[in-house]
Amino acid sequence: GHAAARRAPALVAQRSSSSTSQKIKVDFDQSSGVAVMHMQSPPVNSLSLEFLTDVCIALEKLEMDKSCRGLVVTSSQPKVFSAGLDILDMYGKSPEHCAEFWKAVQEMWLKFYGSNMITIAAVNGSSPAGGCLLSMTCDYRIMADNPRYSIGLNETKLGIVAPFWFKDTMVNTVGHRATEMALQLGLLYSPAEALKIGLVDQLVHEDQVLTTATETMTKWLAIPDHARQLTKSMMRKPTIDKLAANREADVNNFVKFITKDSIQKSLGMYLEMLKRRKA
Ligand code: CO8
Repeated sequence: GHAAARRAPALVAQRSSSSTSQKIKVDFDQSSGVAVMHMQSPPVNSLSLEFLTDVCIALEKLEMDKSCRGLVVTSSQPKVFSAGLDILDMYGKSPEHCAEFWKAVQEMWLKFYGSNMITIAAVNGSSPAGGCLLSMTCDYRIMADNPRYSIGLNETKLGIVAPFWFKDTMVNTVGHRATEMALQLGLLYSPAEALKIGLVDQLVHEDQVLTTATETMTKWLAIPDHARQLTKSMMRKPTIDKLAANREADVNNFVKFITKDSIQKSLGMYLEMLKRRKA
């Protein structure tokens, strides 16, 4: 980035770099091989078509850089990791727009869940729905121990249904029974509850989320990449292949579902509720 360039030394520029799209800031430390991706899409890092595209481009760049072995994903927004999919990309939009949007959601999931890098979610705020999904694609989750925050797949509360690959990701994370309850009831868990069912791996004070992620990364970096990557792929490939082989059908399903009058009405009511809650 510019600040580093102004401070000049070529050595510094070589050891670490910072690149910023408007809504994504990536700090890459060449000496450790670890990048930190800061989501900074105000107010709540909702995953819009534009933001998802930026996230995917940033991830792809890191993935192609063989010197980057680990990635920490975190939020620059206070109190929120990510509010999940941007409801405004699913409400009152054309079928064509909904299809584009859904392809971007698929792309994000495929890239993160299939990443060769060690991925750690530093969940420093609430993480509903798509935010929870994003954190579940990572290899390890550290959450801020603040009872005001919550995490979970709350889709049914909006009158919508988590797709099979959201469900699969959660089953792979917390098991079948916990997922069955979580999905039907649209449960949002407190950090303590999330830890109990294994939805997150560790709780720390809010100030410690990022430093703990870095410390944890050191432990994962000690494992030879090749063995770890093959193991990760062995665990996740069947789940990934299920969507990869059915992307178009999944897009069509989504568009057909989300453009229904009854579903649009539910989303509208939910948006109203979000606004009222504020007042
Ligand atoms: N999309 C769009 N706008 C949002 C979203 C969102 N997901 N979340 C919040 N906003 C908006 C709010 O409406 C508000 O707008 P405005 O300022 O114009 O009134 C603004 O962001 C700030 O929100 P809050 O005032 O609520 O911020 P808080 O800090 O009080 O709370 C929360 C933050 C906890 C994240 C809260 O905003 C919240 O609960 N948001 C809703 C989260 C949610 O339920 N997301 C579900 C999205 S659906 C999804 O991800 C998966 C869909 C799968 C589709 C399957 C179909 C087949």
